[in-house]
Amino acid sequence: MNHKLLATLVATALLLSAQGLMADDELSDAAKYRSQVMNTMSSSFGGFISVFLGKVDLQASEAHIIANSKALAASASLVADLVHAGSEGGDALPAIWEEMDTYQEYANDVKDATAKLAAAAEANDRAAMGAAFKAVGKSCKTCHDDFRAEHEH
Ligand code: ASC
Repeated sequence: MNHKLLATLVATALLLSAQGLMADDELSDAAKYRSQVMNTMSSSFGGFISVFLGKVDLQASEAHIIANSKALAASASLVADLVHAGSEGGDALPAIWEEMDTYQEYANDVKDATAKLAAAAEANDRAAMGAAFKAVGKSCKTCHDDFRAEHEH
């Protein structure tokens, strides 16, 4: 390999890795944190659904249902406080900061809906869990429709 070709390859590799680092650095820690909390909610809700619908064979389904729904409610209580100035970016649309009252309303809805789900789970009330589960799904979707960038789910 001649030196000129080698130099070009090295320069290209450096440029590509610099771009890779920049892509990673674009998201602020605050935006990454928001995404972490949202992913936690998604995992807890998904876990609740798997057990509630009887998709997993467990020795203590009730304990799993309670733990997942309480974890979901705990994360959902943080949603209101994920959008301070300077945390813009990621999947969060700029509309959030233009319509903050609506965002806060949705944040309150998901907090209430998940608290009801956790209460129904702790009471082992399947009918109430079914109703609350639908309300939680609806509140996730309502906020995502208005305030999240197009997503695969
Ligand atoms: C999830 C998840 C969402 C919501 C939404 C409910 O588990 O990741 O975004 O539920 O699909 O409508």
